Amino acid sequence: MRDLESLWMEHQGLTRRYLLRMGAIGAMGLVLRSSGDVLADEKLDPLADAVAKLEYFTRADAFGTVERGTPLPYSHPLEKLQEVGMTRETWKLEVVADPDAPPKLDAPLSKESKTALDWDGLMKLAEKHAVRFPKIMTCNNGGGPLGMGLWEGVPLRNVIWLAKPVSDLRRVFYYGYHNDDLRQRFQSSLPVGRVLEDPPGEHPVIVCYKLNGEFLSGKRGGPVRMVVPEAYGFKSVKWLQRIVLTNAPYANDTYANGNNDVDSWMKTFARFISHPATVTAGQPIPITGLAQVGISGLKKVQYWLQPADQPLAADDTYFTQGAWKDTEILAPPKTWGSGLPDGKLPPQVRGFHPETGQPQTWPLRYALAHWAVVLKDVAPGKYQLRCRTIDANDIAQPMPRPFAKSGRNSIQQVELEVKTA
Ligand SMILES: Nc1nc2c(c(=O)[nH]1)N[C@H]1C(S)=C(S)[C@@H](COP(=O)(O)O)O[C@H]1N2
Ligand SMILES: [Mo]
Repeated sequence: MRDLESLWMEHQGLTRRYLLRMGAIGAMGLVLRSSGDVLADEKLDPLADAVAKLEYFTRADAFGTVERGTPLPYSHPLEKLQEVGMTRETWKLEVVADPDAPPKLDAPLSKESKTALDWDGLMKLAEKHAVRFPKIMTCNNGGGPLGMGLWEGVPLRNVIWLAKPVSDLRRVFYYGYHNDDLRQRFQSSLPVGRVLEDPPGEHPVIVCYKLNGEFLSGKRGGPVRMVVPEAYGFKSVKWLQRIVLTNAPYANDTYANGNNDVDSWMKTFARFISHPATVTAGQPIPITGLAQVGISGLKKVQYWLQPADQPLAADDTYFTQGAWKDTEILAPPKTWGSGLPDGKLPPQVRGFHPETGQPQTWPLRYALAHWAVVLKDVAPGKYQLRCRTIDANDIAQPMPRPFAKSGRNSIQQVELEVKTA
């Protein structure tokens, strides 16, 4: 699981300017050479480098990982990787009919008939159809995001159309390489309608071969994985090798076992990144965090500082009666992080202006947003500190979907003590 501290390391470049403005830098434990000209200080301070190298996107090797397989499919020796299609040169993708509920396909792609899609075939599709979009990867059972990526691939529908489906097609089942052991197999599925057509403003489901401008590593699911923009991680099957088109009307996801909601769109929720445990009265208290922007967007991030001896309201499971106050959602970063070559976005990212390279809207859906606030004049005492989002429908976290198995989004709570000076 991705730890919040490493997220904070990436994040501090972004928020430092904000915290400086708020006069909170001393409280962060960041050393400035003088308290005068903030910009000049930034140039002197080694931490200023972090400002220049803003890391909105997560480096591929810094992602949290959720994987199964013994051994892990990408850890085989090279010869075996080649034999099982786990290298770009040897990779093959089948698109075949489900024998139990077959659609009519005029040109199935199979290894047996030597028609499976190979890397060159995929790159040929990419010349015409490649798309790039930002997406946060989160396990619906995790406490927070695994990483924020810029993913590149070919829309899944362009691959499916190669197989010339004609009729009786309702769902797409897809599978990762699993050491030819059924117990290790990971699979997911989508309604064919979602694959063939994107609701306005939404990204296509992609057969993905790049993360942050570089070919996918085995650990990140390479050579090729599925990426489903609006969904939790389990829909984004790694080591993709087989697509089964079916007329079956139901989901067959691995995650259906384990009580997970397999039709869940990503939710909007907030998490802390940095917050001091103890401060001295009179010091400003800097707080930073992240929000995952789910299907209903993000309007606000709020915090509630509750004195520890103040009782909770009765029958208020979701803390709606708290004295919530707004934080500041941070603007798009000026640079996009060490995850990208030169910290620059590649051309033609969906949702970004081609000229300026800036996002057309902010915050972006199914992506990360950062927030920060500085608390001042907090009386000595012990507190519970909480954060929550308000989505673009004005609904406060964890509503409208508070159930854990469709994506964990409970309100996070940490302790804070303000000591007498
Ligand atoms: N083949 C395969 N794909 C998989 C998995 C897996 O175990 N095997 N785990 C899934 C789950 S549950 C999640 S949350 C995401 C995590 O993606 P990441 O490891 O790249 O962060 O991968 C998904 N794809
Ligand atoms: Mo997951």
